[in-house]
Amino acid sequence: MRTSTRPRPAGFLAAVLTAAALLLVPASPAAAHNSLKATTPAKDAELDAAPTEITLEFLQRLDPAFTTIILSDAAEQKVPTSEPVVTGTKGTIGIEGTLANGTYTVAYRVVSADGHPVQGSYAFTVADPAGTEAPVPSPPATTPTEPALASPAAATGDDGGGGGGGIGAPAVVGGGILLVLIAGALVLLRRRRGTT
Ligand SMILES: [Cu+2]
Repeated sequence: MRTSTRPRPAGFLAAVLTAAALLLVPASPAAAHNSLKATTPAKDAELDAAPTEITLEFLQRLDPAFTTIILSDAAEQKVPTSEPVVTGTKGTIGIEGTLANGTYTVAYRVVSADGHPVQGSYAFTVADPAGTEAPVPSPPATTPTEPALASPAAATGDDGGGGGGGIGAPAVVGGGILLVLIAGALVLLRRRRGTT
């Protein structure tokens, strides 16, 4: 006879779904803060000619004293540009020189009439068939990827009562793999206990 495995409590799932639903409810409209309305070049645009300037248009008038627009390349190096020129709801920077092919990021931070700062960034790509290729940046140090968790299937193995027979090299290797599987299962079990 096997003891029936307890089903995952339905309450837990319900709680998760409720939490997710709450997160999805849009924040109250409030007193409409400023936000980015349109950009040139457009977000994620792929241009076959290098742009000479970048214009960001917001919903509300900008304060020229607090308008920052920064262009940087794929290597996260700042690209030389003019200071932002603010006209009403628009801020524009001129690009010095010609952008090489590659992906660029426009980062902005502005303050509008209601005094709230708005910031963000977006990317566009220059892919001029006749253009120069930007030097490929060395990939930035990424956050280390988490080691793969032992699959749940590993936890359902038997108690590992085996053992015996001659200890040849293959058996040693097999034993090593078994140890890794058991260790993985233990870690998994602990995590499960820890989270519930
Ligand atoms: Cu605001």
